[in-house]
Amino acid sequence: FRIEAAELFVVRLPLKFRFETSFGVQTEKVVPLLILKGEGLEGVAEGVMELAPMYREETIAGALHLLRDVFLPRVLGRTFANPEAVNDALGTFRGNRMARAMVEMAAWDLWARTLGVPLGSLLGGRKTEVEVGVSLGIQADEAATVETVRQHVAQGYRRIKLKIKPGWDVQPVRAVRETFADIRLTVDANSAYTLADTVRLRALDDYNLTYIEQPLAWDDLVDHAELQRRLKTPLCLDESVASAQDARKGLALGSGGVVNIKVGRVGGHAEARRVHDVAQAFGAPVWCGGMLESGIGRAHNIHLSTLPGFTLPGDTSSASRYWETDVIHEALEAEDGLMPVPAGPGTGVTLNREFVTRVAELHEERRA
Ligand code: OSB
Ligand code: MG
Repeated sequence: FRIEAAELFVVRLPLKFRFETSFGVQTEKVVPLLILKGEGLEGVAEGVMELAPMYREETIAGALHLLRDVFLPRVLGRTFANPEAVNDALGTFRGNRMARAMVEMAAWDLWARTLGVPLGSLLGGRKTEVEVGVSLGIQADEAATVETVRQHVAQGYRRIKLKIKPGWDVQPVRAVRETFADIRLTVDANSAYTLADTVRLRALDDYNLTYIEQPLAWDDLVDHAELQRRLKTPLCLDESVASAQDARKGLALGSGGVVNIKVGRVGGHAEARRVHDVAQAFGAPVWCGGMLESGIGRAHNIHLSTLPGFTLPGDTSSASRYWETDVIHEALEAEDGLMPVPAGPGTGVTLNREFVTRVAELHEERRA
């Protein structure tokens, strides 16, 4: 397939909830979108980098620069056999996997559309619906935490993840466990702790958590391995895994027993599938993480989650939780904790161009 042109959008969407993590408070999401055009069709992807390098090192401004000046000139006007060949065209570049993933994921969507096949089937997935949970931000107190957990359990979500930070960890977990003895419960610290907090983290062993997500530094597999030796609860790696090689190193070191796969974080679907395969070889369950995506990124996540190793519920909850108006026409709504895989070629969702064009802070087109 030939990539003839590209379009870039940046849209700012107000979040329907206040999302507090160990990084701070978020009330809106800035969403970069890339459209690749060819064969009379369009493939669309969303970038998961943020304005500031808080979660990992990439930024939206950096991604826009790389797309315009480095990546898109390498793919525009060229013909590719498949999306892996598109990725190979960017293969000489180091890091910047979130920016590269935008090109790779848009290429997968475009390719799947030229073949008339759903993205998930093309990746090797077979499910028609995927199990999902929710990620709940830090609340004002225990009562508010229990109340929001109650609402999401009532909606059928298959796993509740609580964001924690030093000084707010055992308290919300204890409160939720006292009320909900049997739910699948996890916590995510987004790298807010060090090994000096071992006693505090070990206290979480008493609450039957499925895993503790990314307690330590984003780039420290060695300390995670040391912490894992001190804890019973499996650690789940998120920030620390940017590639299948990172997953291999982390699992070989014993840095954790579970991997959160974010297709945008690892550089696209092909690399996400390699992370999945490495984890399967180690017998480690994986699940699909979220980055508060709009409908475009959410649809990609759902398709990736159809692979067989995704045995734990992911973060891809209903789009209506996040947005009054989404960037796609379709509704992505979970029912009883099951998210239907959008049918139709590619991601199966379509960009709401009228809305996106109207609210865009940036909109430009590139040709070969
Ligand atoms: O660590 O998983 C994370 C959101 C933004 C950045 C990092 C993370 C998250 C979430 C939200 O936990 C998951 C979602 O609802 O998309
Ligand atoms: Mg996380």
